Amino acid sequence: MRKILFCLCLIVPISALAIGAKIAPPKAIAPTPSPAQLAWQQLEYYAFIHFGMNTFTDHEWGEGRAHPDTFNPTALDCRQWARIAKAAGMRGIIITAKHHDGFCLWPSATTVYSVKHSKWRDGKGDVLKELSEACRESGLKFGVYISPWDRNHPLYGTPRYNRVFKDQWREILTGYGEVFESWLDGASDGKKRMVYDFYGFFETIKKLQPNTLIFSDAGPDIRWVGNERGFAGETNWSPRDNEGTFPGFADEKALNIGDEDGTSWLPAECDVSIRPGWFYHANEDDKLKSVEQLMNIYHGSVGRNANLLLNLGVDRRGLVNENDERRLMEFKRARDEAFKTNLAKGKVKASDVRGNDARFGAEKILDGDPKTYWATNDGVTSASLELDFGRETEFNNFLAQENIALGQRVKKFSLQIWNGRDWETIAQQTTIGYKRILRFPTVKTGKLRFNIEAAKACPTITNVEIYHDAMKRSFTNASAT
Ligand code: FUL
Repeated sequence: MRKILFCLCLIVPISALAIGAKIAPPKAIAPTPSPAQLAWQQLEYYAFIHFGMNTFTDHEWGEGRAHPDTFNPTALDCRQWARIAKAAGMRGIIITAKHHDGFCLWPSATTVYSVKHSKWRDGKGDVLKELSEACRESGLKFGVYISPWDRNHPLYGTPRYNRVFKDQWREILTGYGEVFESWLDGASDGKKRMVYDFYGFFETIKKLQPNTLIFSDAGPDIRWVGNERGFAGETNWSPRDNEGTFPGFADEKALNIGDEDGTSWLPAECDVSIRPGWFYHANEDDKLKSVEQLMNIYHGSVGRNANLLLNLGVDRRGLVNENDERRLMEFKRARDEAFKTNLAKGKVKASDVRGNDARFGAEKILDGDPKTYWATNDGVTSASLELDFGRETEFNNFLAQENIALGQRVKKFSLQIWNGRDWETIAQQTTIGYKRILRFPTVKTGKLRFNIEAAKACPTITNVEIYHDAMKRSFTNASAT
């Protein structure tokens, strides 16, 4: 018995030492996403719906003079919107509950310019109620855009309007369940001066729903990408220097690429319409973006560390138009086809593994688990992964993801293939972030090297995927311009 006790005394401290010696995970580098921002980033793709008075007047920027009865959808069915969005692979819907004309799609007590004062459903209709329920039923997130600029409200231009706008958010954020994104902009024609209490708006919104994420060109939670074409910069940092900015004064170039040393976590969202306009116009029924254009947009947004907010203008019936539905599904099939079979399989080794600890080993990029990741030792900011496919493999898409919970780190990376004699560089890029997808002419090789050439701190890579998109697509690695 004494002998056993003696042995135990020895074993316990030794194993404790071994556990203690395990290397700690990398420390996060500021700024980092909040849990809500992290969950938002994983949505990747969701719908914008422009619907309102403009749908019936054929305008983009209504003046707020059309009679409320003009709003008269004949067959409104938000469940149809949700069904289509879901089938298209979208994860939520953001609706224009009030555009610049001031007409509210819910029976607001703040104005006489709303569905409540129209003949539609005898003034008892409520688009937000129907849409929020449809989203909940389909497991889609529900988001709302209301425009600060209001061309109808009699108090617009006076300080009292700030209260009206806050009350509108209050009605929305208390009446329709969880709102994942609260969307507002700084657009106006500049004719009527209005000093907005933006910080007061943000405070009101956050008090009512602390987890909603506020979008605008100045955040504070999600930033506009700086254009309405659907393209983030080839370099796209989620950190951004946002101090002192407010909606409506956008530095479009800076918004497009973020700031390497930015102090706020402010990821980019790309809003772009499937048609030339935001609202439905019958004369644009044959002007939808092609599948190829949409694929370029997908690569320019989701493939560049941004989320894609693709707009549909619901038509005068109150339905997603057949043309839009068809194109959305073609786009879905093209994505499914391009990303059908992940070819990232085989043996993988890294030039550096944090503490030589299997918890941070190279294989973690292939295990499909977003929580595990390959990491290097502190101070090691350039390192490579080598993937040996075990056979000649053809591919033209490369996807990588950083563990952004620890902050965005990679500044520069490259891809090389083994051509039998030496390593040949096939791509060189800058940031990765939550997700980066590169496309290049098809290559055939047995081995691929993924080189992190520079990073703000030791890289943390959660995932690598490789695909062969068999469709011949003419793609632009287009910039914002
Ligand atoms: C802009 C608006 O002026 C456009 O009409 C559209 O709603 C777009 C999404 O945001 O600020």
